[in-house]
Amino acid sequence: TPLRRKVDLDGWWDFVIDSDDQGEQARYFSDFPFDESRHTTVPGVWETQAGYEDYQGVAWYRKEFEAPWMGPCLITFGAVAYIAKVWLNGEYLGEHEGSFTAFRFIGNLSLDVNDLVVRVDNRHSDETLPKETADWYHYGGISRSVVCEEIDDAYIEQVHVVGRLDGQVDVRATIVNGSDREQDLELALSVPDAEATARTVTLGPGVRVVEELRVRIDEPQWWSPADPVLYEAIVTLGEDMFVERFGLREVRTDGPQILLNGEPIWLRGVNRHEDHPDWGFALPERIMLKDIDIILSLNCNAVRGSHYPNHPTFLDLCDENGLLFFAEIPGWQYSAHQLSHSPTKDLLGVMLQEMVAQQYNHPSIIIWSLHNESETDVSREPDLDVRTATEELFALARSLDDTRLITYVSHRYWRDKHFDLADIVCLNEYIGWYVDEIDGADFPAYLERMAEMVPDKPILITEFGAGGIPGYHSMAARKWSEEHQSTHIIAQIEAMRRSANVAGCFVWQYCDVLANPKAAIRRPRAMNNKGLVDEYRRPKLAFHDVAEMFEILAEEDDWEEE
Ligand code: ADA
Repeated sequence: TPLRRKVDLDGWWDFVIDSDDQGEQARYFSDFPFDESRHTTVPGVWETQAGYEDYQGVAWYRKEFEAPWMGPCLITFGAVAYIAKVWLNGEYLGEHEGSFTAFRFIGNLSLDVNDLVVRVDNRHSDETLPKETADWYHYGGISRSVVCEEIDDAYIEQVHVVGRLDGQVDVRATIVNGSDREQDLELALSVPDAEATARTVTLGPGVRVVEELRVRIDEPQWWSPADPVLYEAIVTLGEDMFVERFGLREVRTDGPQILLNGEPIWLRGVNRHEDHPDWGFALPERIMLKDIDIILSLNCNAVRGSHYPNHPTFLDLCDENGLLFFAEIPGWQYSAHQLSHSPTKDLLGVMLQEMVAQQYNHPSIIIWSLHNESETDVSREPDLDVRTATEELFALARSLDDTRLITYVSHRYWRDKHFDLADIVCLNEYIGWYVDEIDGADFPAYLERMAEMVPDKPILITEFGAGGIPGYHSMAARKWSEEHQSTHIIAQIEAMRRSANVAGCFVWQYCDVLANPKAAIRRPRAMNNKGLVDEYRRPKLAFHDVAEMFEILAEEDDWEEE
């Protein structure tokens, strides 16, 4: 939105812990306790500050700012972990639940100093998304950027772009008339190498409408890992302008193959948490870029954002560097009850809608995943109707986006009851690490049995791997050594390549991450040590061996493509 006046609200904020959770009653939103507060930085998580490393609870943030305009403004939070309640100049604007999706409120700016106050609560439970025992650290804070924008009476709220291989570009612009009078405004779309289109729209008072626009690009250039060509769509409504990047690409399946732009592709991926010892969830962009470069040096062509919607800048970097992205909402090991009952069942739908609405235009995203390792071996039991809940969630996903593959990730192997609903079958399997076999099957036999179960769909091994303590070496390649980790991963990939039904894999995991403290007894260093690099992105033996293996596979597959 390049034409809107903005105030960047990143930087220093006032900060105070509210361990007794009495701040709302004490009206911190209009009477901030400066005598107890200190400064902190936004974006950020409070666990990276001395003394707050393990604080789970409520904290308050306050930002004082001036703006070069007064009246209506749009305040957008990139993400707040986990629940946010927001006040502007003492007026309550609303609340949001969920640590990984953006949200925004319309407020009113006064001409002089403005007071933005946020109550943040990072406590999780069996009724949150993710649940408290999910296997990563639940940081707290305003973890992504905050911006305040000026908006006119009538403005563009959202622009979704579908770029097709024949050059046709379909745009859906959601526009709002916030005023109480009818307005006639010009709505226009321009895309390079295409003839622009424009028309006058009549907006009744207070309406929100979706307008469709279409142009056709001459000599269309497709987006692909090898050649990630990006275009810009410029949508204007009167004085307002949206600029959205997009790509011309198509993803679909053909039997057990995934086709990108009509060509079979085998995914060489890693699972990446957004985590770093110095920044928690709130990675600075230079670390995102470092991760992209390291993942490219692994000869990957894909990343799974395990297990939640990733920062939009990381997705932009995937778009620019041709890394395919597997996006997921954090329904991590949800029980049959959580899948089929409120509030968790509803939270899955809300966060799915937010993720798809906000990340729709990224050509790198080819897959939406609804949950991970949940009780999908339950179908219909008394008061546990997982089947209906799963059908509804898939129907919602398809209604939101019919251009991508929809799936969920399972570790229930041949006991799973819902693979028929998924476009691709995604399996996590740690045979050789947590267990030596399943029902007598080693990993190759497991792959064969899964291929027999779902012969007509692509299988992705969305997680596999082993722990490798950085610096621990063993001539006998004992478990937890770097030697064992590497040998195990390479053997698993070789087995996958012998199965015609496996269309790719994602190593668990890219980097070591801070584990959920409740799992620490099973996590040396209180970390999940299955990274190919450690938490500071220093390579382990497996990093080099996987990079070499993926380079061989890329040459094999690219040769096939040519
Ligand atoms: C599961 C889960 C991951 C991680 C992994 C592990 O597959 O999906 O989030 O917990 O196990 O390291 O055990």
